[in-house]
Amino acid sequence: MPDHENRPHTHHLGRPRALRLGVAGPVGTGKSSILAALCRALAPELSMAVVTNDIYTDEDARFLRSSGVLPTERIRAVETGACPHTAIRDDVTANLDAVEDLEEAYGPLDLVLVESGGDNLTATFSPALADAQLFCIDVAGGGDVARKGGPGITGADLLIVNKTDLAPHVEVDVAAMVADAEAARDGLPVLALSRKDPASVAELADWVKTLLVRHRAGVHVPTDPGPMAPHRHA
Ligand SMILES: Nc1nc2c(ncn2[C@@H]2O[C@H](COP(=O)(O)OP(=O)(O)O)[C@@H](O)[C@H]2O)c(=O)[nH]1
Ligand SMILES: [Mg+2]
Repeated sequence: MPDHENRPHTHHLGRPRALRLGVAGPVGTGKSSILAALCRALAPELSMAVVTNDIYTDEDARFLRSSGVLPTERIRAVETGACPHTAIRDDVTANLDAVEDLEEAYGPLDLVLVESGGDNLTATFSPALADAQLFCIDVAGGGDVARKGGPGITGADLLIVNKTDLAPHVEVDVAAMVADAEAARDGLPVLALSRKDPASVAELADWVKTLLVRHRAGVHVPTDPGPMAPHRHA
């Protein structure tokens, strides 16, 4: 039996353990910026921690520490080696250890955010690590990205179409991109986001708060968006 199947789902004090929210999506789409925005919006009322996954460095953790949105010791980096999806999907032990260390040191926590190493369009979190997951694409990647599909786009709990402020510069129609995304998702939510649009950031924070209420009530059921496309490791 894999190690994670023996790990507790309730905190040792009896209250539900922290909600673990994964943030996945291709490099540069704005995942670290979303973590910073969520910390800024929610840390005043929630006890939070962050785990980042980088391929070779702790760059994302350093970015978040320097942004001052959380006490620096609540931000941990997992260095994943060559294939970042492995650490969030196939063998999540390093990430679970980081999350559990943070809960042990600073718990009880309400919310732990886990940023995936920027991989490709197909990487998703294992439900053994993330109770729920965001998948982030951006307008700068092209208006057709939402139509390209993949498990994150079709099955993540929330799909974010990020950097809507850039849309006029890259000639993307945000409404059409959101409509394409909605068509691919069978009723699952899509959020058009820009850190320059405070209303959209508030909407994201509200979505997380609603999810946390459901998690605490025991009615949120983690769902698996599905595995990445078949591939080989040499
Ligand atoms: N214009 C604009 N740029 C953004 C937004 N969010 C992130 N960025 C920029 O996009 C780049 C990549 O962001 P980052 O959060 O590091 O992406 P990650 O690789 O997915 O973690 C950075 O230069 C950010 O400043 C946004 O809403 N609007
Ligand atoms: Mg990042």
